[in-house]
Amino acid sequence: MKKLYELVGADENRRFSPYCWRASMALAHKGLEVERLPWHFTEKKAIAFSGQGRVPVLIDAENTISDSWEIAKYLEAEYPDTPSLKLDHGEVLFIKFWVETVLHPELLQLLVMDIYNNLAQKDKNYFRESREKRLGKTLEEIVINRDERLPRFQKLLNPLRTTLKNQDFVAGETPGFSDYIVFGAFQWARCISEFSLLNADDSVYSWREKMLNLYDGLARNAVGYAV
Ligand SMILES: N[C@@H](CCC(=O)N[C@@H](CS)C(=O)NCC(=O)O)C(=O)O
Repeated sequence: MKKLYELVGADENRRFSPYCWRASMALAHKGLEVERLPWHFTEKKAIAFSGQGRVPVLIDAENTISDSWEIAKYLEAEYPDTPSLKLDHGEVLFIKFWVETVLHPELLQLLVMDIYNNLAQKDKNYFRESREKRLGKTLEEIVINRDERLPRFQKLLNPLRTTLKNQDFVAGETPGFSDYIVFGAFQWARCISEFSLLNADDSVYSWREKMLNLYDGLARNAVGYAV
């Protein structure tokens, strides 16, 4: 059985990493079964065998693959008879970098305190110190007035919003890895925070509903908040 290391909070069923959600959704897309193993920020030793310190890490027979993008490429190459993740379009990379350089930083500044509050005690100091150093402010300062920053986040979604008014999924008529990349960001938020990001009349909201329902509600049934 394949194994996937996923980031968890104090509740080991709270799986909130956007990158791990990309991998879980990609495995489900291909109909591949996987045992999803809990991993905490401070358990670097547990994944040292992968040669790096971040999750997701996939173990498939004798192969160990880290990095969500590498995992997607591996699955596509190794399981050619399963539904395609549609990685062969160069635009998927644009989606990846848009999400990682535009959406994720903005979301982090809305969610960082909720992440901290949901972490296991042993992870809290590490998270606070590393994120405060990276962002140059205390976690409490970062989330101040987040309600006022929500319109800015929603405006960033305009290209996505317009795309989803014209087609069912980011990848076209059916979902592809580009959907899982974008969805990972929203699922990160949903699993960790009660803060509501989307209005029900938004095409992004309708798309997210479809994504939550995929694969027998894999993402909808995850521990999180009904926002
Ligand atoms: N480029 C990697 C990024 C993975 C990543 O940053 N994972 C985070 C969890 S969301 C992590 O493991 N962080 C460990 C840490 O911050 O110490 C991918 O696409 O998988």
